Amino acid sequence: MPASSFSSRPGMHPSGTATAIACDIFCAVIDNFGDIGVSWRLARQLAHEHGWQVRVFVDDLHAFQKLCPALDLDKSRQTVDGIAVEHWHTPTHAGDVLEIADVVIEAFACELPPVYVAAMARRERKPVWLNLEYLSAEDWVADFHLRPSPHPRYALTKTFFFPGLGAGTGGVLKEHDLDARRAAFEASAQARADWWQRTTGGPPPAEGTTVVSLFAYENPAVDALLAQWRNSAAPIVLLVPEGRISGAVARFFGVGSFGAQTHASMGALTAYGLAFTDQNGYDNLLWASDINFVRGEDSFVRAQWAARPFVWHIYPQADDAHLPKLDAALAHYTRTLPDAARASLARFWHAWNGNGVPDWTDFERHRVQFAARAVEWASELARVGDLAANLAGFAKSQLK
Ligand code: TRH
Repeated sequence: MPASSFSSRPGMHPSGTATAIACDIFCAVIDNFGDIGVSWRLARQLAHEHGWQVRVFVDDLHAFQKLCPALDLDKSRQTVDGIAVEHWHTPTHAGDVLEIADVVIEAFACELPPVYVAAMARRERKPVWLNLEYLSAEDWVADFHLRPSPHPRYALTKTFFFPGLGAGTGGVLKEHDLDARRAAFEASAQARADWWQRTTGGPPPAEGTTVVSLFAYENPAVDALLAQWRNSAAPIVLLVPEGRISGAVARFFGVGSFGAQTHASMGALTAYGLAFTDQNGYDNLLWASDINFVRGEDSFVRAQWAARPFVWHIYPQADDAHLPKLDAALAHYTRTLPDAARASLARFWHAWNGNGVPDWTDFERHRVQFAARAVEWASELARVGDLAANLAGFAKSQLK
């Protein structure tokens, strides 16, 4: 592409004045839904809460469409929810007309198209270039957050933006109206009854039932847990969004599959297979449940904002590199719990991540303390600030 076709892309405010900050987010989907899940949530917040003009480049529309059903798989360029979406053909493609935004975010160290980086370097006012990293609760994150990294060839600087659970990090994403939406759902018996009707075809479970949502990777520990739930003294309703753990649930009930519309009962346990919903729908599932099993990055964060006890299936990495991250998250989350409860939750999380057998009775024993801590932790975490606001504030300070 000739250099003359490059231009800068200051955002256009709805009024027509060029005041909105233009932002390009590049997202390469490695696997699963977390890469696009985080990128899309950030895009929506920057557009809707900060008035930025956002464009998302994503290389896998199929993964994206699962959590954003409005997306048209056949369109290489479209606008969804006020955000421009480009189907990104890595590594060279950067849109038909290459316009460089004020703020450029590469999600999770995905490599920007070289042609785009070259154009960034030619832009008169250099863009703010951020690499949004994966979330880790480890202490070193605060030291590396906002570290600049000069480009070896161009007069450009990339800044590392680290999400985290502690002070001095970029925080995690939290929409400004999230608590109000959760409170409205919790306060409205009608909203909850409608949700249960839509989701399971029936009314909410009777008082005294424990509702559990189960979003996880394949996990050998699930068989023991399903058996314990089946034998539980109190009824358990299990809600399973269709995915990687569904096969194990199907095998437990002796059915061929456990997709949406499936349901089965055994002993105290009744399970429903759920359709994968959009991201807001997933929050409803977390709020409808008493205990949430979550995984990866974004659902892990959403479970914290849901302010209910949760169990984390961390994304497994080579050489068990994920285990210190699991313990770092536990250290934050259980910080103020009494010793016995803290040890119990650590045992359960470890068992769910390959070390031991989960013990539901042990978990139940401390459940009231877990529930209180979950509420307390959500307000502690909120003090770190919302990632989108932290990122927007930093970018604006650099654009001045
Ligand atoms: O899908 P994940 O396992 O993604 C993972 C992690 O992000 C991990 O850190 C990364 O390295 C790896 O991908 C490549 O889990 P995560 O992060 O929870 O993403 C799931 C997304 O799907 C999240 O945005 C919530 C959303 N979701 C829905 O929108 N609807 C649903 O019904 C469900 C179950 C999830």
